[in-house]
Amino acid sequence: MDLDAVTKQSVLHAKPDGLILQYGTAGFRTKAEHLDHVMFRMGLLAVLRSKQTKSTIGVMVTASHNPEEDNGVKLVDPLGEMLAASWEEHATCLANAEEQHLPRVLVDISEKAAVDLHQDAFVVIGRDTRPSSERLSQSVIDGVTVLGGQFYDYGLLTTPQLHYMVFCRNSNGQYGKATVEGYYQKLSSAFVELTKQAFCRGDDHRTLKVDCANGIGALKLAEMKHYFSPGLSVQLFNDGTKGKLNHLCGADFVKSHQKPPQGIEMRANERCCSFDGDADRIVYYYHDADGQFHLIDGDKIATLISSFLKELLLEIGDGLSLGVVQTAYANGSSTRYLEEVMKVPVYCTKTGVKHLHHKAQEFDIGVYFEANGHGTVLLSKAAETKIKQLAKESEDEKRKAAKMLENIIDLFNQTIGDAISDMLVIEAILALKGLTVQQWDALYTDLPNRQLKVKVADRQVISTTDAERQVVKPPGLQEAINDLVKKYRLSRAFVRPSGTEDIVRVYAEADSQENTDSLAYEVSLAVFQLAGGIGERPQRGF
Ligand code: NG1
Ligand code: ZN
Repeated sequence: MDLDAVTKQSVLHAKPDGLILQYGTAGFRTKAEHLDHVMFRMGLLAVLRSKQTKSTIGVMVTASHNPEEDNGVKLVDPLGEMLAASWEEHATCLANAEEQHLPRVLVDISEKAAVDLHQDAFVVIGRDTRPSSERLSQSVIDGVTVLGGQFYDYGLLTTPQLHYMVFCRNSNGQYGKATVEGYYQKLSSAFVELTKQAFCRGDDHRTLKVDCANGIGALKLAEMKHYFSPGLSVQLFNDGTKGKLNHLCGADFVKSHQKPPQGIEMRANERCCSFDGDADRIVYYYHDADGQFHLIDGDKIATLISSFLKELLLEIGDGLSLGVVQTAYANGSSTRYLEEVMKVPVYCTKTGVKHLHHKAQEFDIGVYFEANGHGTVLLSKAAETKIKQLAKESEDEKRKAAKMLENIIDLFNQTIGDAISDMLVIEAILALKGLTVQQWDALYTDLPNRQLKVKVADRQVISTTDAERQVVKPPGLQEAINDLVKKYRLSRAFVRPSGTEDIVRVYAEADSQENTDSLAYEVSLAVFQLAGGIGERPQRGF
């Protein structure tokens, strides 16, 4: 390591005094103007991680669903997964090191993680469409280069596409070709194969309206859409030509406000969906004939997908295990439906896809989705071998089911939730089952729910247990929540510090929207009072 060169370059990417950031659920995220030093340093870290794992590492510049003025960065590990937890700590140390300590911290990390400094390093970089992203990704490149790493800059990519590239490169192309073209081909050929049967029935020229959050999803879908037409025709809205990224649109807006995005024309009973700013989340929705809005969130997506997979597995009859993984934000009705009606085992993990991902890896087929629409389906190696074999050898019905499973799994991004993959799988299942969006929605009725944010002086005063469903600190808060929950029917509430914003999140559900809103307000007030609230007190009726 040429530490002198690092010191010299680092001055050009100086850390603002006193700024402390943490590698959270989704890497570093804050206002773009505070991130230049972090980007440079993540370039350095990616080189060390690449040397240590002797693999290609990814760096993605994005702040996903957060406002356009924000930005962020996360590292992608060799199998296209989120960065390992011990390296998250290294990332935090490196990002917060004062200028003069930078060389020492680099040496420390190399020693602690037993990095072979003679090893070559290769880093791939992607970015979203934020105005700040290009400059910030240049700072990542500066960091990579000063430590002698090689790099390939993919430029504009969705987050899942970058994860895909990393996995392709580290699996010698076995997972697919590490190009945007390769990604389109892999997905579209699985989609066309899977839907052949449904679309040639002739009843379906299917149109889907997609709100692209004015983000990268618009560019990539526009490039990709001719691959799967005429079977499916997608109409893009909020494509970034006019509006601001994630502003009054996108998956996060639709999910949290429970209303349609601006900039999309919705006619009664038309199927619509929204991506988030980096295209790793998707939610569906429609207006019914009475003009009422219906949201189909990640939980209902997981339900549709897992019931289809369960049917295929029954057909195959080979005892492959299926599990669904959710977080505490999953609507209570979805969990009940999955467990009681579909008889599928459901598990709850902490928020953040890395937790869901790890749990889902315990099954032959693991379906994981956050309620906000971030999720995918994973297939174990053993199950993959078995399914491939059945698809070749078994008798007709079994073979058909195995082939379908094979195609579905090829469609799902095995590294992380991917709005484009998820959309194609959903469209394929709806077509194959001949389901309308209303029929899908009618699988179960969501319990009314509400999410609120509370500002506190230090959100770390709250700590939780039981997959974040119970507060252990500060004292008295869980008891207060318990007492409030008891006042309502079918009610549930929990609070947890956000991993991406400087706030505490409050979640409540109950038998009616009115009761849910009351409960959410009362719990917010308890947080404000018992966990050091700052600024305006929570208001009833928001
Ligand atoms: P935080 O801010 O930790 O709640 C949010 C989402 C997560 C995940 C991350 C990363 C909710 C309640 N939380 O995390 O599910 O998607 O952002 O983007 O939706
Ligand atoms: Zn995202």
